[in-house]
Amino acid sequence: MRLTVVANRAPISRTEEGDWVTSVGGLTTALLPVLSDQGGTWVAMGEEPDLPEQQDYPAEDPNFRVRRVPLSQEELDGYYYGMANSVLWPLSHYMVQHLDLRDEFFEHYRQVNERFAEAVNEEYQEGDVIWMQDYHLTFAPALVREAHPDAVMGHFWHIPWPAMEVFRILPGARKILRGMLGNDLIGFHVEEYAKNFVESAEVLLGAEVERPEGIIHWKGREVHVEAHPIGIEVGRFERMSESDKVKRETEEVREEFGAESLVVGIDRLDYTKGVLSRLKAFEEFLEENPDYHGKVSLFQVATPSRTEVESYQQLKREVDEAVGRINGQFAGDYWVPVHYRYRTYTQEELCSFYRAADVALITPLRDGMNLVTQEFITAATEQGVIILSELTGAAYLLPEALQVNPYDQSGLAEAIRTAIEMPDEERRDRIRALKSTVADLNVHRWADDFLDRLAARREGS
Ligand code: GDG
Repeated sequence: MRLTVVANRAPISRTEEGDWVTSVGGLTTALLPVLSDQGGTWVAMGEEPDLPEQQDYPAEDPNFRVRRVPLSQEELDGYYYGMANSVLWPLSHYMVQHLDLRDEFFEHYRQVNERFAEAVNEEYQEGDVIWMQDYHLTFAPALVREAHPDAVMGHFWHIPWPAMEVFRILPGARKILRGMLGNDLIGFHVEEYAKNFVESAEVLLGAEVERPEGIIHWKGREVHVEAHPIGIEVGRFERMSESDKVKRETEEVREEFGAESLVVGIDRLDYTKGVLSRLKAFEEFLEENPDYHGKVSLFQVATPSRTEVESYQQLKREVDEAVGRINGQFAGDYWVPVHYRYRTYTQEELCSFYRAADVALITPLRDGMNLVTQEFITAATEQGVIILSELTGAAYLLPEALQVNPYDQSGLAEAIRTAIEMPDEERRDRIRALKSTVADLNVHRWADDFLDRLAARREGS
């Protein structure tokens, strides 16, 4: 069964030396083995003008093809930074204050989706299975369906699908739903998002639906809507975190920061990740607990992200300011309350941070799943405590984490104290249970399950 993956980003990139390498990241790692095995094409945007539209990879002995949809700067601005990142992203995360609604975003997004659909239609061979990824490609499925009524097509949506009453705020909400209903199977991380999608189709399009099966009847076809929680590459993170290099680096991190208890946060710098409210909660924790001054430090890594978008630049300024304020107010001669790094690290370095943590502070205001949680759990020692926002997909699956409402600053400050004071035995019991759940989630299982369900859709079940 040949596979056509359709995603915003390509799975290969060029190094500074000009060599092609496959990207490191869950999706690529999960799907490339399948593509290489069964053959097929990965359709993605072409970010640079000089890249070939078709590239067989690896060049010496190709086992799949990359097909690029070249985008002009204007198209990239409208489709990617505009509609995807300044409209669909904030809306799906219930952050309507960040919505930037502009007609030209919608228009570019529609045009780029048409070009993606054309590329898929050209690459498509009868019997192929098509797997679309994420919120960049909502119009493409219906367009491919028009050209290939018998194609088997699925879509995985990596972020939350908001409640119907929130989704309907979007001008064009119905068009987006019609586009998505070109699929045979639509996957979300958890049941709640799947239910929201089914309700959106029922109320906004008047589609007939079947609950609890999650089936939408649309244009004489069935669209199945299911929960498929994603995982990480567990084996890789286990191996890395047990390696001598990472263990050595973990010691170095502990020595560098010197705190008795180290609280660690690692996020893309995105307003959905709750970094600012987390800093304020840590500040409240310090105000309420003078006995912990000099003993507890927060190490916060913020990875630069979408730096072209104004709301992300604003967030960076606010985070810088909060870190300065907290350190200015509380720092002692030999103690820095917040160690803040605005940069990217290698996965091995991340693993050493995960292991160095007594407490992981993961407090998104909303998050589809949150893979950092799974990475923390996999790499953690038996001492690691996970504080996790209940507004993440991960929270549905990980009841043994210390769950918090990220909007409740005092509750969060209290949870930091509870985590630091948690008895060893309780820490061990919780992290063992969490590790076992995360091991089962595994990204390879996720890909296999979704593809199995797509194969079943081909058989009509
Ligand atoms: C979306 C959804 C869903 C971060 N800093 C560095 C780095 N990272 C890696 C982490 C992790 C990934 O980025 C972030 O994944 P998350 O799941 O936490 O968040 P999103 O990027 O928002 O992902 C999310 C996901 O899709 C999958 O469906 O879980 O809810 O929003 O893997 O390790 N990696 C490296 N250096 C860094 O500095 N190498």
